[in-house]
Amino acid sequence: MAGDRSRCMACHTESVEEFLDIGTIPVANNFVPADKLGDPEPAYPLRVGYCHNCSHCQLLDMVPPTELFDDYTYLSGVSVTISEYLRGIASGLVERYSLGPDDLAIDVGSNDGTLLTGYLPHNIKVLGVEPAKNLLEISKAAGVETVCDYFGLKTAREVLDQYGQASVITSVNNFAHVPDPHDFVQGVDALLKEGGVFIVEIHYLIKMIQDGAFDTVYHEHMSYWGLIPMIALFEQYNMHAIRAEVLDIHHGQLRVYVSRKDELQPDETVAAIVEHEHKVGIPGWETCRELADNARSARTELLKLIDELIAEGATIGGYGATAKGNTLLSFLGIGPDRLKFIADRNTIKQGTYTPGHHIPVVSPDRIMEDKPDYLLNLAWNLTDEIAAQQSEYLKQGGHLIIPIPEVTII
Ligand code: DWN
Repeated sequence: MAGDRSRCMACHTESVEEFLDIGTIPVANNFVPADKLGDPEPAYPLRVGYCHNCSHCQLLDMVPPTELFDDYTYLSGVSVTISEYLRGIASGLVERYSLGPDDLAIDVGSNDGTLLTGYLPHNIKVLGVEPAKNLLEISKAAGVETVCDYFGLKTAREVLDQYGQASVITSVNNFAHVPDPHDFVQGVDALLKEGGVFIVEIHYLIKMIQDGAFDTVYHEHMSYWGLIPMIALFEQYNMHAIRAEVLDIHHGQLRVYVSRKDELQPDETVAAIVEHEHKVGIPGWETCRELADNARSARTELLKLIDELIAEGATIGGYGATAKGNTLLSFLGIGPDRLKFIADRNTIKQGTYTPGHHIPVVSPDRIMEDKPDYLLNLAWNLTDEIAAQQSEYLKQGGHLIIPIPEVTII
């Protein structure tokens, strides 16, 4: 464990101050297999800090990446919404940059290869970079070659030697996982061909604060990026944002297109989002503290609702064995006494138990077998897809409890 620190990972000044403490909890994606239930489970402090110098929000305690990502249970391809979204990124880039068979597209944090499969019908050369060894067979079966490693300057040089320069490099929900963003950006600079573009997408700090989405905080997410601190980081490597978009996926994502400064010029979208960030005054210290207040009131409200329902005799299950769900359950102290099971389509997670409170993760078939009165929707970012999939359960009188941004029952 790299431990407690006040040194900002982005601007390197000693200016980081804590504003949110989730507690000391196990790693969100480390679901526990049945035969390991008796083993000691490591738990780490989970606290978020704000840099008073560059406004970058980040974790104060770092778990080594190898413990988080060498073996990874999340699969991009399980949700239809996410799969279509990721493949759409690839086809959108083919069109925007007129990519062809001579171009190499690299995806960093390529997971099961879903994003890269979006290039295949266009005959673009693809390469994934992904440290999770257990995902290699899955991406290979999807027709995606993958270098199994953590991305940074060293890996970028090795990839360059073997595969050549990339026309586009994507990093979708991966840049926040990086303990040293400087090394990552240097790697991008080393690997990108002249006129090439780096497309980085992350959970957007501004939307996270606006939605009170404190459950996005887990050990994997070492950074919580806004556009302004990100621009300051790229600036140090003679790179700049040429386009920025706020997208309605997860709880709101920021996508930033980045190039070397003397190669491509920014369009008006960058200045518009920067201006918006200045106008709403976030990220700012006081606003960050509001996120912590909101997390505490959401905890009180949700626990009250769940305990009242149980007192009335209702049964409750969960849907979505998500990383964010494990933050929520740990922060609220919810275990199998309140939530009988959590259903998830990901077969890697089925048969395991949630980290910490050990709620069994089961196949969604269990929902119609047990017919709990309520399902706490821990994948609230995918409610539409889940509600459609569980239409029979809902038709028969079942309900979904949506925890965030507002506690709602449907
Ligand atoms: O940033 C990250 C995001 C993109 O993915 C990672 N650090 C980790 C992960 O976070 P998460 O686990 O909170 O992500 P999701 O996308 O909200 O997870 C959805 C879960 O719900 C998956 O396990 C799949 C499952 N699911 C399901 O079982 N049936 C989802 C749908 C839509 C369904 O119908």
